[in-house]
Amino acid sequence: MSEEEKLTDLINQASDILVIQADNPDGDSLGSAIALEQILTGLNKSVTMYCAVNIPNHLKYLTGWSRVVNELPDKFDLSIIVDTSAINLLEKTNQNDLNRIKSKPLIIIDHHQTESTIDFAQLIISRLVVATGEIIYDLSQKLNWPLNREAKDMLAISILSDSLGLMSSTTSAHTIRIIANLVEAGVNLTDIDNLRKETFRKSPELTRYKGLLLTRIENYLDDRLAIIIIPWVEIEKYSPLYNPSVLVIEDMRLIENNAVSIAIKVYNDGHITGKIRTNSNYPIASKLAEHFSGGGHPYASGFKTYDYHIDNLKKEIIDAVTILLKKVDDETI
Ligand SMILES: [Mn+2]
Repeated sequence: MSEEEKLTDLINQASDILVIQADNPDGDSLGSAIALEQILTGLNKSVTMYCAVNIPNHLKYLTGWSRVVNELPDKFDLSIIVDTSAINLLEKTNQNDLNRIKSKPLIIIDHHQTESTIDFAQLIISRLVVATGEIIYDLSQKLNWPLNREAKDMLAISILSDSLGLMSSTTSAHTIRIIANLVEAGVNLTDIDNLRKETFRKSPELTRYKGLLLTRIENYLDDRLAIIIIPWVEIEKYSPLYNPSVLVIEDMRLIENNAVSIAIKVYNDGHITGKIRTNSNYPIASKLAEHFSGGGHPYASGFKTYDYHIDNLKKEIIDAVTILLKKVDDETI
């Protein structure tokens, strides 16, 4: 049975479908979730969107965000996880809920390069494309799924979001054709972009906090590595307003000579997360994340670990980046 036939079978057999996003919702995961919600509703399914964490403010221009709940519904007979294959990104879902998900059929639709660590899925649809939204669009064409206006908008947003406006290295001609098709079908890119830009606005307080973060950026390895460390007090205070890592990581990437930027958050329960971004010519982000049991893409990745004190972690990062940069340098010569 082909992937598409298996997918169709699983959906046909279900009436209440749960669409799950991991603990790090982004434009692609949320856009994909809402698009699937619209598609499956059009196929006469009852759909609940679930994410264990609250949807961050910068994603609220995707108007369907408010339908995402952070508790499992009483009834569902199929789950679809979008945009992750990593079990450690479902940590905020408690064991009881996870067992409920495991007891029903599960489909994963994802585009990350790392091998899936979720071992209880009936079907994993994984393709090396720029966004989960691209996979869902392709499935919709192949399987004649209905695309209403909201689904089209959401697919466009998910693709534009993960492809950084069609500029990322994994954007293909096919990706651009999909956007062209969506525009032909009525999607207005200017409207979408204006909505997105509104979310860039920040309060004076946040703008001042960004200034503080900029003064704390640490540069290592002849400025090729930039690190910012965000302690729990700041996570607690500012995260409800804006992700502190996102406030500064683009500025870190713009430092002269920078190759690798890492925003590290140190939580009160001892766990540490890292958001990694690398500049072009340095496709080492996922390799670096894997060093700390994380994963992601060549230029954007992340990890979450309980295994380090911050001082040891920093030393380990510097060592790992040194080795990875040397490999790239040696290959380039
Ligand atoms: Mn994605």
